[in-house]
Amino acid sequence: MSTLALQNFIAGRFQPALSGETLEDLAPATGRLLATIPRSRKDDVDAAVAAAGAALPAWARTSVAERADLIDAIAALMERRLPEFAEAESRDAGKPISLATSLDIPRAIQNLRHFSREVRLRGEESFPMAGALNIVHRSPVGVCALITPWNLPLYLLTWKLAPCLAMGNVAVAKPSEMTPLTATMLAELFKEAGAPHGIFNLVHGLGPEVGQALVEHPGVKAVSFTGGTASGAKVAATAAPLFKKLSLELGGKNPTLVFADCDFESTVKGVARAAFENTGQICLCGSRILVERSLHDRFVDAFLKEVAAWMPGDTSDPGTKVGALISSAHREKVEAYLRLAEEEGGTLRCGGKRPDLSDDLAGGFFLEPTVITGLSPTCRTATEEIFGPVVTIHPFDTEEDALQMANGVRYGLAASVWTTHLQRAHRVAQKLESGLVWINTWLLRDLRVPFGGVKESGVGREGGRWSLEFFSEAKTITVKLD
Ligand code: TXE
Repeated sequence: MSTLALQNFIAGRFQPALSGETLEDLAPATGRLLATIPRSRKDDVDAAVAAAGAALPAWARTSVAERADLIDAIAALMERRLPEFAEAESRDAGKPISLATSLDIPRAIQNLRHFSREVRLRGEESFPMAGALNIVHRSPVGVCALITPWNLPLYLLTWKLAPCLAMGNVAVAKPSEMTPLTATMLAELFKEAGAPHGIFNLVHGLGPEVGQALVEHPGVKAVSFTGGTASGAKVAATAAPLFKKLSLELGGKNPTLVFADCDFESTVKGVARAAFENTGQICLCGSRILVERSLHDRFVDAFLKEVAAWMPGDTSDPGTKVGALISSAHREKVEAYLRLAEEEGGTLRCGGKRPDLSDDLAGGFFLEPTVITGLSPTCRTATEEIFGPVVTIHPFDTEEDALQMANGVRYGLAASVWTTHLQRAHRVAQKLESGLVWINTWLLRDLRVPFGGVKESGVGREGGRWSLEFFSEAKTITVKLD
């Protein structure tokens, strides 16, 4: 496949960075050059924000139906090109084609359709009082910066873009420099759909350069960021003194709590999926598996057998469940944690090696799924986000112990609890310091419900009306009636 030369999308036009500089985008499954992208900087951001600002008044005045119709039209175009989008996402992120086809792209389409429906059905609240009526009117915030990571590229971009546009805002998006492809294809759909110029702009480049310039720009009124906690802290430090609206979806080190009374077979399968889906590169992945001591050894044996089904392979093969890590540097970071785990007294029970893949895949950033036991639940390996196909398993004695271990990290995004005991399930869910708790399941999502984390996993909630509220300003209009 020849190298693609991707461009920014500003005011409805594809264009290179004003400086002409480019960056390389590698295919994680082969390590080869896939595309070049503009290395945008402040002047490109200025142009994109100006284009968005120029488009804002007319877009904000459109009816809800007009905006929802456009979002639906984009969804229909994406659906028509689903295989093409899935292939691009698979190549760019090194993820199995089966996952891109069944999860990433369908979910991107669903995001668009969900928010177009949500905004069509939305009403406005009113509070009657003696002699007057208060109406809570929601108006657009303005130009919004949408900064997204590489693990679920189009899925997370559409999750932000759909409610942003639906509420009458305009967007400047900055996808991860490591996965720029499907965002660019999305811009093509805006062109094809005849969308008003400037409502959706795209600037490619590095986080500390173009991302930082976007967050700093005085014309940007809201920043919706998904990424690592360290980058999130930087974004927050920049945006807060400028009084921008800010939504942060950050990292996780999510506990999986397995009780002895669980439904064993489905638990083993479910816990493995929570651990290794998308090669463990989902902020929701359950990477700290806490197992009631009486079940621990049996669970570990069965889990190790199950892990055999999660071996990495050719991402273009529909039977492959695990792909590559996003980059060589990221694989090295994950491998450094494996060395640390051994220093901390852990035993690698399986995996930990670069698989022996042939031909094209020999240069890919693959790593075998790794299961570690024998570690203290408070050590670095067991408490820091690794973001790869690596899990630690720890025994616990009582429900209180399990909760203490589960809550003993600086993150609080998602947890899963595996038990058939009804009261325990509810009791534990209430006490977990976590934005999301799944009982006997994982990554089962209803797009109407709030999504987000506590502690260092983020600030704010996305999803359903929470997204619509983030992408709008509440204005109270009080009408005197007599
Ligand atoms: O993410 P970054 P990185 C975690 C995971 C991973 C770690 C670092 O642990 O190992 O974060 O990953 C842009 N101003 N997650 O470094 O940098 C960046 O260009 C504005 C969890 O790849 O956070 C990209 O578009 N933008 C996570 C986006 O932020 C900045 C998913 C995310 O990249 C910026 C990914 C700045 N100063 C990694 N610095 C999740 N929550 O799912 C970077 N960016």
